[in-house]
Amino acid sequence: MDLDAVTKHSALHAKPNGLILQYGTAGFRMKAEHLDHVMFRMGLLAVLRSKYTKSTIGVMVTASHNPEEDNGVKLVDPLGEMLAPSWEEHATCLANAEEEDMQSVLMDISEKAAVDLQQDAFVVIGRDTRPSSQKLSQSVIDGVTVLGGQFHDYGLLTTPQLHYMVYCRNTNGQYGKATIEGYYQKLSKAFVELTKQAFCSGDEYRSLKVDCANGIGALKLREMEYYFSQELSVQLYNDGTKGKLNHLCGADFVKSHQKPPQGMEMKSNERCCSFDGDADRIVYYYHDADGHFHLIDGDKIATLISSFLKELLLEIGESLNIGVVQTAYANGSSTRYLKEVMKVPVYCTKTGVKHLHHKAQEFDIGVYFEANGHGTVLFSKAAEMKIRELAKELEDKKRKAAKMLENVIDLFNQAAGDAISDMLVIEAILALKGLTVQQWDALYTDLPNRQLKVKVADRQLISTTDAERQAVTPPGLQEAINDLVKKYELSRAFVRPSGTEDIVRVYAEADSQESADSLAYEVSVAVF
Ligand code: NG1
Ligand code: ZN
Repeated sequence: MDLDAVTKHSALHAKPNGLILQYGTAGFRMKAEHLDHVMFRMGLLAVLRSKYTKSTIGVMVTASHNPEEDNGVKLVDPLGEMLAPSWEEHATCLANAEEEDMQSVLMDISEKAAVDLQQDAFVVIGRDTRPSSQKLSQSVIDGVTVLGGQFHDYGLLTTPQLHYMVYCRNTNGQYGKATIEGYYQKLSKAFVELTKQAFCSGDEYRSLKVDCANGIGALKLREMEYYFSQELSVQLYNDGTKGKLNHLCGADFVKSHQKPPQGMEMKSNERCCSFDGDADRIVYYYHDADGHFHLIDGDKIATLISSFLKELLLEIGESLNIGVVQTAYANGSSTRYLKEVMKVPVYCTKTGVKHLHHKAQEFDIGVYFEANGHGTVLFSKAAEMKIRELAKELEDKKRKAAKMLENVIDLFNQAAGDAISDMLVIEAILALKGLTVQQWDALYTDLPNRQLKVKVADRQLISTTDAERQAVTPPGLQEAINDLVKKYELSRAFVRPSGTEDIVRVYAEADSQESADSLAYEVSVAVF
């Protein structure tokens, strides 16, 4: 390690005085102008992580659904997962090190983690369409090269595409080809194979309006469209040619405001969806004949997918276990429907996909979605092998079901939640089952709910347990929430400090919108 070179280059990416950051649920995120030093340092860290894991590591420059002025960075581990928690601490230490301590902090991390410094390092880099992203990704590259790491810069990619590239590269191409064409071809082939089986292929199933949040999703969907246009036609809105990234559009806007994005032309009962700014989240929605807006969020996506998978498993007669993983934000109706009607086991983890992803790995088939539309389905290696064998061995209807499952495995991004992949899975299921968007929506009725953000002096004073559903500190807060919840029917409420913003989030649901609103308000007063 040429520490003098590190010091020299680090000075060119100086840390603003007094700035303290933490590697949170989505890596580092803040105003882009303060991130140059973080990018350089994450380039350094990616090299150490790559040497340690003897694998390719990914660095994604994005701030997802945050405003265009923000940016962020996260590291992607060898199998496309989020960075291991012990290294999140190293990331935080390195990002906060004063200039004169850079050498010692780097040595410290290398020693603590027992990194073999002689090992080669390889880092792949991707970025979203923010104006600041290109320059910031150059700073990452500067960090990588100063430590002697090799790199490949993919340039513009969606976040899940970068996860895919990392996964492909570390599994010797077994998962797929680590190129953008490889990604398009793998997913499109599976989608086309799947939809071939659709007996309902009338026009109404074949067109979809997509709000791309004025982000990277538009570019990538436009490139990919050609590969599946015979089966599905997509009309892109908020494609970045006019509007500002995430401004009044995108999955986060639609989910939190429960209204359509600006610029979308919605006819009644037409299927529409929104991606977020880095295309790892998706939500669906439509206007009914009376002009009412209906949101179909991650919970309903998980429900549609699980019921489809369960039917296929029944068909092939294999007892592979399915588990559904949610967070505390999952609508109570979805949890009840999954458990009581569909009879699938449901688990709740802390917010942040890394927690859901981890839990989902415990099952043969693990379905995980956050209510905000971030999620995917994971197949264990054993389940995948079994299904691929059955697709060869079984006959007739059973074989057809096994083949469909095989295509579903290929269509889901096994490394991360992926708006494009999820969209294609959903479109295939709707076509195969002959379901309209209203029929899908009618699976269950969401309980009215409200989310509020509360600004407090120190959000870390609130700590939680039981997958964030119970407050432990400050003393008395949980008792106060319990008392408030008792005043309403079908009610539930919780608070937790956000991992991505300097706020406390309040969630409440109840039998009517009025009750949910007033419960959320009362709880936020109790927090304050
Ligand atoms: P925080 O800010 O910790 O609530 C938000 C989302 C998460 C996840 C992360 C990362 C909600 C309530 N929270 O986390 O689900 O997506 O951002 O982007 O939607
Ligand atoms: Zn995102």
